[in-house]
Amino acid sequence: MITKDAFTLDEGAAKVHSLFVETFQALPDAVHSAPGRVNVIGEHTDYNGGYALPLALPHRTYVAVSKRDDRLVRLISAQESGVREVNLDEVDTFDSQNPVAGWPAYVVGVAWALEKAGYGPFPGIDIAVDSSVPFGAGLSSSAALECAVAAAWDTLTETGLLATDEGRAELVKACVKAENQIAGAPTGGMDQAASLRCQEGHVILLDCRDQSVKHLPFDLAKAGLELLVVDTRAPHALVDGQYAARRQACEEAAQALGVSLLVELSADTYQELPGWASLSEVHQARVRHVVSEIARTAEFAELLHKGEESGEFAWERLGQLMNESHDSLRFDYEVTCPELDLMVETARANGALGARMTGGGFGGSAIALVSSEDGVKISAAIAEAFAAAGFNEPHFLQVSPSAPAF
Ligand code: GAF
Repeated sequence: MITKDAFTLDEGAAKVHSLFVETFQALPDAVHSAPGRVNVIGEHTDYNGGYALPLALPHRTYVAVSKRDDRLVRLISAQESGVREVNLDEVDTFDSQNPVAGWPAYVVGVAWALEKAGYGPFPGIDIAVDSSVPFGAGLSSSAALECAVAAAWDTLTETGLLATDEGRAELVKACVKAENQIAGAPTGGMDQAASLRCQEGHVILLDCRDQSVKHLPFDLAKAGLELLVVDTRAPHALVDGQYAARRQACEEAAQALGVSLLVELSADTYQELPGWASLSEVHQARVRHVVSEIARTAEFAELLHKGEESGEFAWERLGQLMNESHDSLRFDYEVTCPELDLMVETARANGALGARMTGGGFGGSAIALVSSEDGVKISAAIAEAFAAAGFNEPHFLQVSPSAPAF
């Protein structure tokens, strides 16, 4: 069984520091890092104004940076060879025919977006990057990079946004704008909020209507439980059109139902609205997922809150909500794939309290809430089921709610 460990904070910082020194023959001015995330529940709700409930992973992206006195950004990553260069003055010329190619878009896009928000002009930088967030696994490697870079730029320019939660919310906005407009992925903002605004030992209840967050303790070990995270290693990409198609269907349905965002629908009466019958079956199914997922996430958060107050957690119901979430994503939202479904079915059949895909879907990762005693047995069953199905060998991650970008 392959386990993907996070770098320790010292290890990650040391790796990126030496990569910087080897590449640029100088010491960096600063080292920053930001985590990937898993979303416990609340999927495809963020761009509909709903709730999401993510936690920050111990797996982080590290950057070592130095300010330059021109507008050039020189980039090196431990994950590829060769230095790339992008001029900050050319970022504005991005369009879908002429994108900033590949991962540098996430770096220069953040400076571009912060400048658009009135925080510039920013200097060029030399930057070295290394990461233990698995790529393409639905665990927000892109957001981790954007948020580490946002932290770095904030320090280098003494903008001071990292120091407060309001400032962090401002950085989230810039990272989302960079991802939407420069990297070309029409994502909703949950990942960046998780990376910049989570707290160690907690999940956040993110209300995407007003971007407010509530920090809820999430101490599974105390309850004899753990969260199994499995990277199915099924190919996954958010820019391939499927994610955008789901988002567009929600916008079309909202318009037909006379609301600006699906979160405004009442869960009890939305099917009685005059526009409902005119929606296609597919559109109706998409709406059903979003409305029910928002309700499930609210209930999940409420149960965590009550559990914290009373000391009695309704773990069975929490697991059931995760199961219902996956089934809704599978049958109504149609964003799962055979690997995600097999992971979930195997985890459930082997005693998980609940299991579901996490993130955008179409591949990527799934999670299971399991008792600590069963973790190894369930992981082994998943690995075996994947081998029998002829799928890629899954990777397992050990996680606990970790610190935000700093
Ligand atoms: C991806 C996106 F980046 C998020 O904004 C969110 O929509 C998620 O998919 C689905 O919940 O991670």
